[in-house]
Amino acid sequence: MFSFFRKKPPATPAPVAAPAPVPAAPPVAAPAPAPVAAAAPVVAAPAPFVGTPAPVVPAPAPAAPARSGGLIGSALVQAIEIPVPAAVPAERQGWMTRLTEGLKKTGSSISQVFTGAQIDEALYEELETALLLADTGVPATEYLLTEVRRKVAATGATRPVQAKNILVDALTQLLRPLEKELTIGEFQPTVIMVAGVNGAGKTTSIGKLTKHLADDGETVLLAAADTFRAAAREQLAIWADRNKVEIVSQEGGDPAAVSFDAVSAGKARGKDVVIVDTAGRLPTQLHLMEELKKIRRVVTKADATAPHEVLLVIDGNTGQNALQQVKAFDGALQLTGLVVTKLDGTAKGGVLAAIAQEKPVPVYFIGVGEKLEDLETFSAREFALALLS
Ligand SMILES: Nc1nc2c(ncn2[C@@H]2O[C@H](COP(=O)(O)OP(=O)(O)O)[C@@H](O)[C@H]2O)c(=O)[nH]1
Ligand SMILES: [Mg+2]
Repeated sequence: MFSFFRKKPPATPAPVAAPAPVPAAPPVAAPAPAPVAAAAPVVAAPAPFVGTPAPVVPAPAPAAPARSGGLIGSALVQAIEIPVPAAVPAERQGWMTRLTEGLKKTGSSISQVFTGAQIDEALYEELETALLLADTGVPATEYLLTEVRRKVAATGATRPVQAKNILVDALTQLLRPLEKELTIGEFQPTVIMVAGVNGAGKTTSIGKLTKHLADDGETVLLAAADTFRAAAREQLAIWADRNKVEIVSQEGGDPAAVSFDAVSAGKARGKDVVIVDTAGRLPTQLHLMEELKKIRRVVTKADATAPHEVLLVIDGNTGQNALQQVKAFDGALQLTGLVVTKLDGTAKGGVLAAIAQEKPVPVYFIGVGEKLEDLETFSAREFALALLS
């Protein structure tokens, strides 16, 4: 089975010496070099598709001495494209299909740019529009266009399908720094704080993550720090019940106090993981952002090394606004990772490119539906292939 997280042995028993709270380290810029290598298993040995766009060129060109553009052109494109499933490991194919389906609407509009007969200015203009419409944002769109132009010139590519392969490659490279595995076990408990706007999918994602952890034998304790709504507590309690894990919950309690109790209990009871579910809030609700900061501070009081992960859950449908959320929550909480949900529906996956370009916080998981198997680890290559298929 493909691993949902990485289990690491406890760190050498002297991390206490460092006075600075661990999460203050910039999680964002650093991960770039390592994850590339670490992420390799996700993607397995790349088929010729991405690594070298050039070889795609010669194959079937002479097959049909151009009748009249249209049909033949697109038939050729179909024939040349490396089938997506062949490019990912067997155990990821089911997921890849769901991801591709989830991103279909956006993907097809980008890939349509490449169905014409030649690479010309019109193609680049259409590509720019398609990327912007897919929430890629101006900086990432400019970056990708420049890359495609540069590599098209460098390889002497003349056919749109080649440009598309080049784009898949460029997008993969752009997204690569976002690849990172969630690591459990370095600390006991590993404390994960989860934040985001209302309805982003925090509680559902926590439930899914808890299920994966519990199935793997990790002991988990959930903290219902979304104390505002009874329904929110109940929702988390259902997940706790279902996964047979403990929950710390308090009717109408102070979210920071609940979090403190949960982390203390997690330590006392020797739990492997404590996950703190917080109430949804907009970054513009300053007093609620202050409350989040307080939860974070109080968690550190209960365990000087915690929180070990501060995750922001974002709804993929929020488009460019997701980027603003990442910036704002990161400013308040120093995020260590993202979970991007709802990439099914009307989501335009381009926002991940915008995040990679402008605020590269690692993406631990992405979601394409409400079922357990609809949340999975993020792979740059898979995502690029799915978005452009
Ligand atoms: N379509 C879809 N729905 C999702 C996904 N993740 C969560 N949801 C749904 O979004 C709604 C809000 O989720 P919830 O976890 O309660 O959000 P919270 O307010 O952030 O805790 C629920 O109906 C979830 O089932 C996803 O990836 N795709
Ligand atoms: Mg919730």
